[in-house]
Amino acid sequence: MGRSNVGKSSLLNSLLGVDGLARTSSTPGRTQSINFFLIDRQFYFVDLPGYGYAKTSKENRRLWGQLIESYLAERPQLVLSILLVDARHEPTPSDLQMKSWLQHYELPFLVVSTKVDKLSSNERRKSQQRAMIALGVDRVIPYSSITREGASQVWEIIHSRIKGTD
Ligand SMILES: Nc1nc2c(ncn2[C@@H]2O[C@H](COP(=O)(O)OP(=O)(O)OP(=O)(O)O)[C@@H](O)[C@H]2O)c(=O)[nH]1
Ligand SMILES: [Mg+2]
Repeated sequence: MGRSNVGKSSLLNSLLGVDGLARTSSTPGRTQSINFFLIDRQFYFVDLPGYGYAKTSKENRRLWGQLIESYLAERPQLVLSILLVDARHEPTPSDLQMKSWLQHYELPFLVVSTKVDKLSSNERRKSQQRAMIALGVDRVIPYSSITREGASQVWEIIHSRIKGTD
């Protein structure tokens, strides 16, 4: 989950090493439905539609909120939510809202900072610090769907949540 264009579908594809599985686009708002990907017949990756897309109507925004909130509230099988934030920007009010929902429903989640390939190492450090403070979390994983940096760390966390070992 994460705002429109943050790189949700790209993260999914890069974790799996399959280009084009989840549709990606430079047009924000590409993913408009909840898409399920069955992995190794064992678990699902779920690609959620993004939020914060400026051109969306109020009504669409309201429907989106209902869809996501009821999805989070009514899915006991959710073992891990991954909240994506753009490394280049301060987390938005919608990102904070998302995090509040995750906490409210007591869902385990991981924050991943995307597109770090676009930052210098100094900028990355600052961006990571900023995201940790804004979201009040003690871990933010730097990720790039281009270099696959962060992929093994994210996989490790996914696996341990699936096995229930953390
Ligand atoms: N440089 C760089 N570009 C990225 C990265 N991840 C995604 N992008 C680009 O960002 C754009 C949006 O990526 P998507 O994966 O479609 O984003 P999304 O979050 O699924 O977007 P919606 O489905 O519209 O909510 C595309 O042009 C991607 O190529 C990354 O790690 N590095
Ligand atoms: Mg998408």
